[in-house]
Amino acid sequence: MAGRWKNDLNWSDVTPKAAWMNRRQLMMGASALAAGGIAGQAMAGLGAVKSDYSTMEEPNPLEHITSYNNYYEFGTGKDDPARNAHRLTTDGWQVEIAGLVDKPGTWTMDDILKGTTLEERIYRLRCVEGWSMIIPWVGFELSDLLNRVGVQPGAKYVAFETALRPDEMTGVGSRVIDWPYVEGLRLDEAMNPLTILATGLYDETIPNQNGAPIRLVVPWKYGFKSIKSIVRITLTEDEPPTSWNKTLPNEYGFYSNVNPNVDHPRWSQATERRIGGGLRAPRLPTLMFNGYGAQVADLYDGMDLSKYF
Ligand SMILES: Nc1nc2c(c(=O)[nH]1)N[C@H]1C(S)=C(S)[C@@H](COP(=O)(O)O)O[C@H]1N2
Ligand SMILES: [Mo]
Repeated sequence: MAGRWKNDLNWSDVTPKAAWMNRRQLMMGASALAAGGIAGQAMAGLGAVKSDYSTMEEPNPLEHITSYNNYYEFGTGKDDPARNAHRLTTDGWQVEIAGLVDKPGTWTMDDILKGTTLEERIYRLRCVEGWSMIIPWVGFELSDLLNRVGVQPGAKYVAFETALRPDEMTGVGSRVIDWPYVEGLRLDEAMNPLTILATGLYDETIPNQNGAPIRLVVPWKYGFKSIKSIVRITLTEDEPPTSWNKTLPNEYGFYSNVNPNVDHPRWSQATERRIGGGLRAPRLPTLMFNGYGAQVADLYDGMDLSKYF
């Protein structure tokens, strides 16, 4: 159509009909699965709007996304979170926003979602362990929330903290990590439009094992930066501590940008295994910044990414 902006393009406009049909059928299948499989979910659909930031790749089915997880608070096995995370009570959830902000305070999920337009963001997720998935998140840009609280001039970093509930979290008895799980971003990374807070996936409320009721998603960084079930966001002057860096500082840095040219000390990061591809599927090449270089490479101009790994 003449005179249309890039922003007007829908997924269906730029995708062959057959692929679009497949995806619609997949979405319907996922909703049916969610209805039967995830207790207590609101099934009305979140009605999230499409986004140009979404990848055209076929999303993994909900079943993969909700059954193969890393959420160590519920156990270190990939199937532990799906088995145990139903114990997490998300009713009455509150997020404290603190530090160098004009309006510090405690936010309910209603406060956070009021006036926010939820978007679908279909992103690649690349775990540092060497596997990947395509996930249709629903959420909003972190910058929206930070602008609402007013970031003060001295703030240079954003720190995040996950809930710590020993009564509900069956994995925190083991000290793999010095709980609570904490993460952080530089302020310009946090304000990048790709950085979202997700409250849903596949147009439904986010399942507990994926980080209900609100989790960070930073698609150009290894998955462990995308911290789940957030209870505190703090604007700081200094680089905040991060859980995997504290645990194994030689293996996990603060930045943790997906980078096929900087190997993990114990394995190559050049390729990845797409979950659901089957055992004989060839590994895929891992892309610099997980394929999001056009949006984020300039954040790291002049930085040696093998030093700031
Ligand atoms: N609080 C918390 N957040 C976490 C983790 C965790 O163990 N605890 N695991 C991280 C890792 S290693 C990955 S790969 C992603 C996985 O997200 P998913 O299970 O929704 O795919 O969550 C990240 N966020
Ligand atoms: Mo990960």
